[in-house]
Amino acid sequence: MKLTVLAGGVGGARFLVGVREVLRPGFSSKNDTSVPENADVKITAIVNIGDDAWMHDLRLCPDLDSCMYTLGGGIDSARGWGRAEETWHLKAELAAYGAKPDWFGLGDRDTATHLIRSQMLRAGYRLSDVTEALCARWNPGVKLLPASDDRCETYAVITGPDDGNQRAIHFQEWWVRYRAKLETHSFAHIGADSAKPAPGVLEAIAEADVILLAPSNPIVSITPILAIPGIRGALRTAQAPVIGISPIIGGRPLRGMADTCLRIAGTETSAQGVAQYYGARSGTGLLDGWLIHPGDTAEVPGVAIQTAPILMTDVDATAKIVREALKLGGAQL
Ligand code: FO1
Repeated sequence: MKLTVLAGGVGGARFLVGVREVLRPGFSSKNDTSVPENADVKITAIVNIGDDAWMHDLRLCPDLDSCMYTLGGGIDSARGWGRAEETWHLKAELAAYGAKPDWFGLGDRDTATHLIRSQMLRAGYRLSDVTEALCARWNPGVKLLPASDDRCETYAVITGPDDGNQRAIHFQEWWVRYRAKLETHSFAHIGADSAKPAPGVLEAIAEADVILLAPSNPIVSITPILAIPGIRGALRTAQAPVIGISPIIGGRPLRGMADTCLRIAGTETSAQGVAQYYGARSGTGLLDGWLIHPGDTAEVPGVAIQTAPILMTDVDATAKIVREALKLGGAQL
């Protein structure tokens, strides 16, 4: 079984734990001999890089790190980002110098990851090489691939709160500093014109038996992956069925600010709205199947709709969601 997942954010990271539990039951990142390596099972996650940013001269890849720490058992699970048992001396020291940006916090443990990544990038390694090197420590049990080795960052086009002028600000400033509470007109993917899929991305899509769109934020986690030229086309022509899991239950996002992002994109915050946003692969879109929560409805011609509980309350519940999605994709488990 070769399974490829498009993922980003906290929802994507938690979903991948369920995927690993289904395809590599009992796997422990702490003990890589717990489950013998099965050459027939390959899980690849194509991870959003739109949130990536330079901060204090360090390269941050929040979604890759959230996936790596979550699968590797090092995440602060309450926050959903950054390291467990974190300390904040660096943040306090930077603040004492008045260093900018002062609205973004780098944890001490987490900063080790950013330091190594930044050093390797400056030495000429590709982000995909760096990610592999970092994962050697965390043993995630899932191949984590950045969508691209090239910079392709999400910007929000806003009306400036001070001067009323329209300008674009980096996603992190929009998300963390302003908590998405600005007059926002659209999102832009800066670098998308020339970015290429990272090595292995198109292959993972072409070779997959099933492709899953994790219940991540459709606008700022999944769309930036689709913005990398070649990825949407590869999904549209893949042999495997493409199955999405709704990130919306009862008109509300599973977590985060997906409702705000969907509104900006002109999409209704509902299982139906997101299904329509992705569209049917038999038309001009991406989906063959769409998994929604009991009580929700969706109807998109050409998309098989399945209802099952999709709340990722724990690993077992998430594994059940993955099994339902794989069943919808016709996979033999
Ligand atoms: N989110 C915050 O709300 N405040 C922060 O200071 C912050 C720092 C941070 C540092 C490293 C990292 O990997 C993620 C960090 N995040 C922080 C989370 C991040 O901004 C977003 O939640 C994601 O980019 C959205 O998926």
